[in-house]
Amino acid sequence: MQTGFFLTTAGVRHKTNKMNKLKIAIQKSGRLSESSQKLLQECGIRFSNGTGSLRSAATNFPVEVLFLRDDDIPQYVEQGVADIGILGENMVLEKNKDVDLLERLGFARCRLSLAVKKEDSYPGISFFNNSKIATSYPRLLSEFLNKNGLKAEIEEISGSVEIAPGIGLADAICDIVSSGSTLLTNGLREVETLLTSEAVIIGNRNLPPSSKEIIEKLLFRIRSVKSASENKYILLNAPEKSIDRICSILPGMKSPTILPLAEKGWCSLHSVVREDEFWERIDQLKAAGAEGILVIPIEKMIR
Ligand code: PRT
Ligand code: ZN
Repeated sequence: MQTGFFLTTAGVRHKTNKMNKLKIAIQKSGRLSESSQKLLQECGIRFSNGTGSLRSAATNFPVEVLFLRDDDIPQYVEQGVADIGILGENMVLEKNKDVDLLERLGFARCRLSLAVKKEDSYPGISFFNNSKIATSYPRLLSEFLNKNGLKAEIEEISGSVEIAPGIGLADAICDIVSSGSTLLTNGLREVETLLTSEAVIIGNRNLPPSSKEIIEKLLFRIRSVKSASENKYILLNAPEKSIDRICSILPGMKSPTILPLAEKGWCSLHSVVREDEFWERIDQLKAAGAEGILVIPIEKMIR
């Protein structure tokens, strides 16, 4: 296999070989690793799951998966060690590297919040003036403090941040919250949200056209998988006289498919309904005369 190097306009040195493979960095182990692997697998990309190894070449798509700590992914993508990476937007913003945000993925939703002891009275953000705040997100926290004209001491710790107020290390914490149960267990109360986050794909800014082409193919598959999970296929029976009303409730992809039933005056209608509007639409459909409603998951949805 021929190998070599080329320089992009920004002077970044990329190693090339004839079979140019796109290097995708995902979290090795943690909250994002399973969903990231599942997403790639749902895109039809087959690779071994990295138990023990740090890289794995896909057998049926020109990509190589690198298994890394999420904290390191922004830097590796900036440097071109990985071409793209899957990680939480919170980490992308904290690391503030020179990378492009290519796609939001809709999983690992969480928020970065400030929390205080449950028993402390909270007059508003002035609480944090002259306080000590424990966090693993020093950059985002100091940005928030500066924006609000607050002066506080930041105690940077890498894990188990919630324990800090209880052991007298800090007055408050700034950490990731999802269900809120960790805060509750540690006697803390969420008082401010700095940002909301979800898993995203970031990309190197100086990729050659051949890599961009593979990314476009991958993003097309990812969007089809996402679209499918955000929609359901719906089948129902309805009297012919209700069809116009039902069609207006279910705009579907273009327009619903309508087939006559053996029973005179009735037809069967097939369409697509958004997951987030699902229950509301079902109520409207029943009110419009729909019966025998079947709702089926969609595996892939190509628009
Ligand atoms: O080892 P590595 O460095 O790769 O992983 P990590 O330990 O730094 O990260 P990990 O696996 O904990 O989280 C990876 C990413 O998942 C984060 O950067 C977020 O984008 C996302 N995510 C989503 C979360 C949570 N939800 C989450 N709940 N990350 C962390 N938490 C933690 C939080 O820190 C707190 O301890 O869960 C606790 C709060 O959860 P609730 O549900 O009790 O509120
Ligand atoms: Zn991490």
